[in-house]
Amino acid sequence: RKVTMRFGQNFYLFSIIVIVSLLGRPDVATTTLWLAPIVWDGTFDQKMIDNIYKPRNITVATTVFAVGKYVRFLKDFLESAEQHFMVGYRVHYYLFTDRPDEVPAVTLGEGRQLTVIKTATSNRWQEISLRRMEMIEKLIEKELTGKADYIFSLDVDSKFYAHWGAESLGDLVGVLHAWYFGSSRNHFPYERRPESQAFIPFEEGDYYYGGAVIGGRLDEVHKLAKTCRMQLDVDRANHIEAIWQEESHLNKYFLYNKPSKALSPEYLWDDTKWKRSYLKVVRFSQVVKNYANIRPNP
Ligand code: UD2
Repeated sequence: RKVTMRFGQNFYLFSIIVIVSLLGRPDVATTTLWLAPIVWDGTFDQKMIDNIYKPRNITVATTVFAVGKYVRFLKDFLESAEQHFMVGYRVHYYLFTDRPDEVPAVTLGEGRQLTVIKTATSNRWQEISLRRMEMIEKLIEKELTGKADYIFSLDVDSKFYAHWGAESLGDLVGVLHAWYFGSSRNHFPYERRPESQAFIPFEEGDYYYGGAVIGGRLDEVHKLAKTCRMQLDVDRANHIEAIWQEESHLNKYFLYNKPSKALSPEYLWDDTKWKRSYLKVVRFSQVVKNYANIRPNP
């Protein structure tokens, strides 16, 4: 009888361990060192999250920049967003482009709308990427107050492949860059020249964040965009451009203003990258592109 009881107890314990491991993600860190969640598949209950956010009737502003030949990415971006991005929520895309006539007609779901904002053409891709901060700052100031609750800025040369929902919302949200996830900080491509406002010394740094996804509440993202824009202005006056343009400034900002939520590389994969075992699902991924063909300058 004793033997049966011990077997029963052990089996019970073993089952609990299996269930806990299946429910959580023992293979990856699920919080940062400042206890912000890192969102991975298996760490949230979508229904529970929707029960929290749906009654709030929120609007998510989403900025997309498609300047020059990058308009060619819009169709796939928007069509896949309509299938997977914040489905069931009000989404307002703000599309900045110098080619409004080439914006594809994409059928949007209920509660979703798109506003095209004409921007200047540029003959330097670095400038296009850099100027996003200023445009996000101004958009929030002039347009969004009272009209949206959260904002995401997303790279257009990307596609959604699976659910991206309200689990991604937070006060200030960054994404862990797929290529540097798991690397030690001295391998991060931070700006290392002290002359730049984006400078981060080798002994500092938590993660390397991708510039392709920035999110959060309007006031937090406004503060981020304004601060980065001001740092970019100082760099410009000093004739220095950070190694990865606004992404370098974003990394500096996140070092001293920690995100309240970090999205795992599921939320910014790269189609050219070999899939890792920790990657249970690819939600959003950079498409393969020929830089020489699509950028206005090398
Ligand atoms: C990385 C970042 C990107 C940005 C950039 C800065 C990732 C995955 N990507 O991407 O967010 O921080 O480094 O150097 O983290 N764009 C145009 N027309 C152009 C060029 C750019 O519209 O001619 C826009 C477009 O929205 C694009 C974005 O700027 O998605 C970033 O440019 P990129 O994708 O060419 O930059 P990349 O791949 O170096």
